[in-house]
Amino acid sequence: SGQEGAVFQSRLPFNKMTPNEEACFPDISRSGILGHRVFLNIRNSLLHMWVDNPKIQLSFEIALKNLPPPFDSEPSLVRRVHSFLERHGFINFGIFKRLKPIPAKKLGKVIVIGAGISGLAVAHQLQQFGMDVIVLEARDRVGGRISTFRKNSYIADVGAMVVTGVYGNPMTILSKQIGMDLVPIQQTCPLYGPDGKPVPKEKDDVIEREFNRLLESASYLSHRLDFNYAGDCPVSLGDALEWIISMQEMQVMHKRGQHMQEIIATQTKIIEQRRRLKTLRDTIGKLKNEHLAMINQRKPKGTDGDLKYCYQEFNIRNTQIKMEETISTFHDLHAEEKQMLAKLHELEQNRPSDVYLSSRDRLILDWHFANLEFANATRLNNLSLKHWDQDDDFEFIGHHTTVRNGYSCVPVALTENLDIRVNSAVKEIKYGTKGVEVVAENLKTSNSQMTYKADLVVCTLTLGVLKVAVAHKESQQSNTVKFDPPLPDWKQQAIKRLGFGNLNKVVLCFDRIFWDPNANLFGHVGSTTASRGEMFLFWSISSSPVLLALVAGMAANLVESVTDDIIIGRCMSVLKNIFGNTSVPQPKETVVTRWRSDPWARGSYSYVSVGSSGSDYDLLAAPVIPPSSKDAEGLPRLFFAGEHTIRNYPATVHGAYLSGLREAGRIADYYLGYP
Ligand code: F2N
Repeated sequence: SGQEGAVFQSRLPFNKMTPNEEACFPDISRSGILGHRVFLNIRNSLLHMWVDNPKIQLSFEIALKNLPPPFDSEPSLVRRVHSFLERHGFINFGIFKRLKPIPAKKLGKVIVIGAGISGLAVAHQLQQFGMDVIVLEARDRVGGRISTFRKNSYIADVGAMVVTGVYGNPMTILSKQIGMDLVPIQQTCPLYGPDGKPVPKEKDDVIEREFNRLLESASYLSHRLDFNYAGDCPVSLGDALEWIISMQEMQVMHKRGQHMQEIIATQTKIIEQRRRLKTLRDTIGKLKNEHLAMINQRKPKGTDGDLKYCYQEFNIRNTQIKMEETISTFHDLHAEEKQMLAKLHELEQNRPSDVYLSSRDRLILDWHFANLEFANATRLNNLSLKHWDQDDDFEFIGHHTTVRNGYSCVPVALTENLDIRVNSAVKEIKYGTKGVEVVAENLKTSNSQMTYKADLVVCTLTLGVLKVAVAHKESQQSNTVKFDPPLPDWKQQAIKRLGFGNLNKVVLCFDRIFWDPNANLFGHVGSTTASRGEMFLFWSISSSPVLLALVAGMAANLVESVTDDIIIGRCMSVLKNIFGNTSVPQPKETVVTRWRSDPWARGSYSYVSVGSSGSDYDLLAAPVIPPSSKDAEGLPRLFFAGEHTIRNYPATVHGAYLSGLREAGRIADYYLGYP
């Protein structure tokens, strides 16, 4: 709450200017501490005003009026800060009541390809900035990878469904503007074994700790030991984890060997000790006999003279002392022997386990790997060990929530006043120094093609669609997009390097709830490592009896080649295994996704593949300037937005949205200048 909260919500540092701010305000940047203070005060106050009331446009006039003195004394600076925040999508974004009309005279024409969240964001912003915007969308709906199944009272998100953390998340602002019913997710997730029986909590905890330890070890391997290449080949996270597991197995064998050696050493010591005790016992016996003999032959004093008497007494005492010393040594060694026996006993009782993980434990560990494969939408063997989690520092804090009324309410709200042509599949994007031409096919009226002309184009085609476009440059394959001229090599290479994964969902709508209604999640441990991702997790987040089963990792691609019936059958047998045959009714409605086969997605979301890194996201974001015959570089005509173009927030709805805001700011900077 308060100003600091609003600045945090806007992902900006409270006490300092960002590099972008310094670049846009070079005069302030050079002006010393006082100038910085004034700037930060104005900027932070404006953010506070916006975050507090994002349903109404924060106009420059209102901002100035509400600024406390002395910060209102420099209207020109306030105007600059206001324009900066507006242009870069820190204020006046999303759906809000405008107080000032959008400029009537249109300042440049834009074609946005794709009406996913990024396309809608960029289109909405540019329209607000006064540009003439048209959106071309191949599907018959908006939202792209945000897609909600709705039938009767059933609601289920078959694409994105989680708002991952609320603080700093632009979705939090959108939720205040439109009717988004955000519900926190209960993170507890009971696990059921391959036999359908619950995995005991203690066992679950132990394996989860081991999973986290393995990840930490992988991170150590990468970041401390710089073990990121094997020869010339970059190492994957999956390779690293399997190596660590093998090392743990070797360690277990080594420990067992060490343990055996310790037992043998202790046994040898005991034998040696017993030998010494026997020698001592013999010596004591001998001394005792000697001593007795001397006592028996003892002569009284004076008969043989004093010297002889003294000698005799000396010998008797000497022998006695020797005997006493030997007995004491005997006792010491005997006590030591006892200790040795105790140690041997303990060693024999505490033999280390034969294996690192039992086969059952390994399957529970595989469940955690499946969960990681779900988050990354690919097998662990495809993830770069060094960079797979490069965006971790930018994760938002606060609750993870789902959208109870369906995530599609967001893209639908963002269509407000936009010119969106659905069923328009883009076939060709021509770009040159003078402008762009986009050829689209109307999928409703077959064979009818339309050519749209504009000053620039924003391409939000998914990375999967881009991959097909650059892989089949000359092919006649349907549903591919042709770039004319072809994309520059640096862009093509980045498209090829970065990974585009897959993840599928199965929606099961029942007439009643037969699972624990208090848990949002439950997990199912697969019966083999290879099938670990198949229906490994069930979500129950709807207020109606709907379950969502997730298919991740290797299984995600495999299920796309089998029929719905087979997949639903698999789900039902997993559920019956857990809840019993008679408790599980037939589902009333079902949906199975196939994101990889979807021609307008060709997968689920991006990941940092082996050989790629965070900088590929930057390359995918970079606009393209058409090749020109003259030496002078012209304006970029081809811009890119989307989940795969935002290094710090990839693979998410909020990231895609922020990429749209970013491109709108960039385009306005190139084409509109500053007011
Ligand atoms: C064309 C053409 C053409 C194409 N002509 N138009 C949790 C948290 C973070 C990450 C993951 C997860 C767990 C996974 C999850 O459940 N989420 C999820 C997501 C994607 C998918 C596919 C599934 C199954 C599940 C999930 C989540 O909870 N929380 C999130 O924040 N994100 C999640 N994602 C990823 C997001 O859905 C995705 O990053 C975002 O929606 C992408 O938006 P973009 O605008 O970048 O792409 P898209 O919506 O595909 O828009 C491109 C449009 O272009 C699309 O409408 C196409 O039809 C269109 N198009 N070809 C004309 N030739």
